[in-house]
Amino acid sequence: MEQIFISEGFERGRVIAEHKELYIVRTEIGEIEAEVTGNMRFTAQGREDFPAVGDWVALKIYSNSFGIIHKIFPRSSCIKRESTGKQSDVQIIGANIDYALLVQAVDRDFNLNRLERYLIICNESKVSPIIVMTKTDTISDISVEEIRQRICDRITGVPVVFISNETRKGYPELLTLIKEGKTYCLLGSSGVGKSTLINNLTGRELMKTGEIGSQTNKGRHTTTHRELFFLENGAVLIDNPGMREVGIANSSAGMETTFDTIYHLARGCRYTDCTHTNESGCKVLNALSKGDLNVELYNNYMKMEKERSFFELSELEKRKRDRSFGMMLKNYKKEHRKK
Ligand SMILES: Nc1nc2c(ncn2[C@@H]2O[C@H](COP(=O)(O)OP(=O)(O)OP(=O)(O)O)[C@@H](O)[C@H]2O)c(=O)[nH]1
Ligand SMILES: [Mg+2]
Ligand SMILES: [Zn+2]
Repeated sequence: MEQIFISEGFERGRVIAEHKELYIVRTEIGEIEAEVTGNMRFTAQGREDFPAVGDWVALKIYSNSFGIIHKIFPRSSCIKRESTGKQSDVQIIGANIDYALLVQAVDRDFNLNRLERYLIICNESKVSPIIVMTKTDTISDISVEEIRQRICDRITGVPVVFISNETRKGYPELLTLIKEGKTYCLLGSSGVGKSTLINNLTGRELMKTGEIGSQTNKGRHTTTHRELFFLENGAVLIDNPGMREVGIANSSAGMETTFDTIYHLARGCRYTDCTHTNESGCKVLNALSKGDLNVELYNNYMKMEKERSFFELSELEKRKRDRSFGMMLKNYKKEHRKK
């Protein structure tokens, strides 16, 4: 980052929070409220052209308290989320992230399919995943081990840490994974303890966290916007609002890394376009029948693959529509000129 040339009159800063079109940027002279230039707003083609939490930006500061952002430095990584519902904007979960802490609670929140979904997104965005299981104080040690085993049966090559934000059990192990100068973002459903973890690690009551009411199990202080926090060792944590649905969009590369065992097997299938559903000579089905492949992993792969190709198709359709609309416009203009 340091090598990036900053021309005279500009400060370098990192976006630590975003409120509609107002950004809080941390600079050498303190935290500054900033907006983007009119030009940036006009030329932006989509969400990605606007600053996001975690971005490094060049800004001009006026009267030590207000700034104008002129440039976003190239992102080393960018976690995006496409809503699985109706067509909607991409959301940027964080920029320049090194690691994602995939946070799940060991209660009914625990869900391997959802973990894999997050893994696809991490692998697609080239962000290293770390699985953090919270609320171990609410179940027995035996149940913790059962969950650990179930995760290991499905997911390999990803660190898994079990913690309790109540007793702080597991914190030392987690802290060995939080490295100086690296940026971590916390992802997971609402109420799993992301903000509580950040509060405990920063040693301050920074983020309001949900308190379990006597009647309901719903947190009252759920996080409503992304925000970036600094640990003493210089590591950076980004808190996120809990996510209800996480679309994987067209994450082919992310799928391939996440389901590498299946992709590896598939290379041996008799037909190159094998769907691994009923073909003869299918290495995937073969491994399934021999018990060499986890059946739940296979089921989730099929589900995710369907979602991915559906997304790909609808994107293709959209582009086709845009193209034919463009042609129509061109013809119209041509006709017009003739007259
Ligand atoms: N027993 C127990 N409770 C926890 C633990 N971690 C968090 N909680 C409680 O769970 C509730 C929700 O915690 P939060 O930290 O607000 O959860 P969050 O993930 O930030 O939720 P959102 O901001 O809505 O995404 C709070 O009442 C916490 O006190 C834990 O390890 N054990
Ligand atoms: Mg929170
Ligand atoms: Zn096959």
